[in-house]
Amino acid sequence: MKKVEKKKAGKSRDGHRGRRGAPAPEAKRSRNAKPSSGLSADASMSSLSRQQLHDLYYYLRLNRRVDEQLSHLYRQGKVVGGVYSSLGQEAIAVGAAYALETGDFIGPMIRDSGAMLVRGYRPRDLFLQYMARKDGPTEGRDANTHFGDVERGVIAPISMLGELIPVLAGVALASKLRAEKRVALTFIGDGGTSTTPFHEGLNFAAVQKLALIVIAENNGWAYSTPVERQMANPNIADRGKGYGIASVAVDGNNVLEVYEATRHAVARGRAGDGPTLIEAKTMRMKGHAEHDDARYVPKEMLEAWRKRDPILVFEQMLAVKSLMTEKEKSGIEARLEEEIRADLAFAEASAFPPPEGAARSAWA
Ligand SMILES: Cc1ncc(C[n+]2csc(CCOP(=O)(O)OP(=O)(O)O)c2C)c(N)n1
Ligand SMILES: [Mg+2]
Repeated sequence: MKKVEKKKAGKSRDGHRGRRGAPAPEAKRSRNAKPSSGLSADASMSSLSRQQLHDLYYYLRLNRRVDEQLSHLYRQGKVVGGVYSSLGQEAIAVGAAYALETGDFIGPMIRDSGAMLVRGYRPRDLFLQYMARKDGPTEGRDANTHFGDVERGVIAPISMLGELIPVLAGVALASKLRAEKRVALTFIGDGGTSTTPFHEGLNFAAVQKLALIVIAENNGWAYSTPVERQMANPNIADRGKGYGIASVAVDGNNVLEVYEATRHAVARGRAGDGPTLIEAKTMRMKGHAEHDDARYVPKEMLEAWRKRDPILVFEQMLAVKSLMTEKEKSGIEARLEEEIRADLAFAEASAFPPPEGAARSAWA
């Protein structure tokens, strides 16, 4: 996509190398407390241009609007399969993906469609895919976020939790063997950090000093299981330390903190200093998927996190520094609303795939 390419083209691979070293150790704290990573959101506020800050805002809002639209389509019975919302978590996928360069690889999970948008997919791709239409990325043969494109550096999500980590470690290994300096980044939920491949993949990447970045989205819940019922130490960043890799916890609702932590991790990876685990503390603001009304989540918990909505937080940060006028904001809003409208119309008018195409590209 033009805008992304423009940003990427303007940034050299070496541009981020000046900032190295392991981030400050994470103190013990409860999951709901705001983590202080030692990485300054202010620093990236001054290192990013006004246009780049507006890009970030655009992607956050686009992610939210695509999500809202998918939820409507689900309620209208037009979605084949489930809808897994990124509501309240947009800053993680958007901030992390924005810190990568063209040529890097990213493996998003279900709540990371923001990363796909930053990587150049358009809302129409998501609408078509969720409605299983012929013009979609998998031509209607798979559902929700199960699509990728090696050319774009997007590895398709794998439903088996944790499995993307060894896969992206493999991508990072290939890059190392070819001396290409590509970085491979993937995501995992708090629940997913208790799976075997999470640990195997991290350990392998640590020993091989691979340029792998794992972002653990600690949103407090794995389906209906709260974090405290799943792990005795709720600080996921500590798990990376066990493998001898740089690990840091950030406020996952602050897009600039996520961006800054990823930027550090990218620099470490490219310099041959090995993998980084970034724990992004956040909250799942809806049920596991649209079918789950999440009545097991305490209302007060949702209320508290609603005040820390990532889009609201970023708007406030931009306002304090006078970095986005009302006119600029409404311009961004008008642009993305038009994109959503046109892409939705396109997707709804698209045909279903012919049945005889179902087995194409399927191996058994
Ligand atoms: C290995 C494995 N076990 C169980 C599941 C079923 N499952 C899908 S999503 C999910 C909860 C995931 O929670 P978390 O990792 O915290 O991610 P979140 O949904 O909160 O983003 C479970 C148990 C699975 N897909 N893979
Ligand atoms: Mg979770």
